[in-house]
Amino acid sequence: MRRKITVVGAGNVGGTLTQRLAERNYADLVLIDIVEGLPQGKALDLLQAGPVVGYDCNITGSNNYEDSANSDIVIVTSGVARKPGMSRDDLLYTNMEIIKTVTQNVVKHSPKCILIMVSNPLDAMAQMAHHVSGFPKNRVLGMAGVLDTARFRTFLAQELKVSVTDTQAFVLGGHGDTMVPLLDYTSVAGVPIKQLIPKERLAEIVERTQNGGAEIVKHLKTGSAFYAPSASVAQMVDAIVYDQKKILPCAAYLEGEFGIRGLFAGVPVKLGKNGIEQIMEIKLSPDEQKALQKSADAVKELVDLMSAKMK
Ligand code: NAI
Ligand code: 2OP
Repeated sequence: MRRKITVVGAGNVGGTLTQRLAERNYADLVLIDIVEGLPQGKALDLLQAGPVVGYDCNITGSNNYEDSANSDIVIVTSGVARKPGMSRDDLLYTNMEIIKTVTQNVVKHSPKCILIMVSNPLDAMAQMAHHVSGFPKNRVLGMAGVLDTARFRTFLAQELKVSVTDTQAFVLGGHGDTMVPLLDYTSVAGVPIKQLIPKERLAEIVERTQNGGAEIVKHLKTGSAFYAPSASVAQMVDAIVYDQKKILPCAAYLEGEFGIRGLFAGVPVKLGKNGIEQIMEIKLSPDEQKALQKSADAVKELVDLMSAKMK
């Protein structure tokens, strides 16, 4: 039997992600949304692309979680996206209610799935999904670091006029303005970035990366990024489906790693068929450790607000 993957939220990220996964042809796909007709229409459209593109997986659109039953992987993109002038944190209370209901439904029908969270504010929503699902920590993770790192790598490649494929980097921490691009782990074709770009210019590129999501919102005006986000989720799904043991920056539940306890934050993890198979506790400089702690503190503030609201 082909494996089954469900995408909750048939909006920009969910729809584009379903297209990317269909083109991989390694799983039957279910697209779920609260809006009647939206997932059905997108699923049928994607299904009809199969004969042209050359995939033959089944793609179902539904408003009913029963259709998602026994999924191996569920990706949650449902919720409200940012409009100009809004931070990801402005989405907290609306999206926490959505994520609570969605997670309950997902768990009821796919109790063994690996849950990949995308909805914002990402780390807080992953915390909510972990709490509500009761899943072990290897089966709940969040996508943000792959995207933030991709943005950083794009800007570095543009600056140096080199192929993006020659750039290596890691962006850790929460998915917000306090994210932490690790300069000591950033290189181009193996050459440390600090040898290639002057400090002041590098600081500007770091700042552009930290504001990478807002830059796109400003252009689009009616929503936020979805091509790079969906590509980033697909890379994580590949790592799980093919049991690649790939090291990727993902939001993971930390229990003392990097000095952070009881909280989701972006860290390098080994991704394989069991989800998060290891948290890679790489060595950080004192400044980077401080910045990561500051970023975790920002996540903690949101988690505390959610806890207070739930009481
Ligand atoms: P969108 O507005 O295009 O799509 C969201 C979809 O969720 C809509 O179709 C809506 O009907 C659906 N939805 C709302 N409530 C629902 C519910 N209770 N059950 C099922 N579906 C429901 O938004 P977009 O651009 O796809 O973004 C989705 C989320 O992902 C946003 O929260 C956004 O901020 C976040 N995001 C996170 C990224 C990351 O790096 N972690 C990157 C890009 C987006
Ligand atoms: C982004 O970074 C909105 O989180 C989303 O593009």
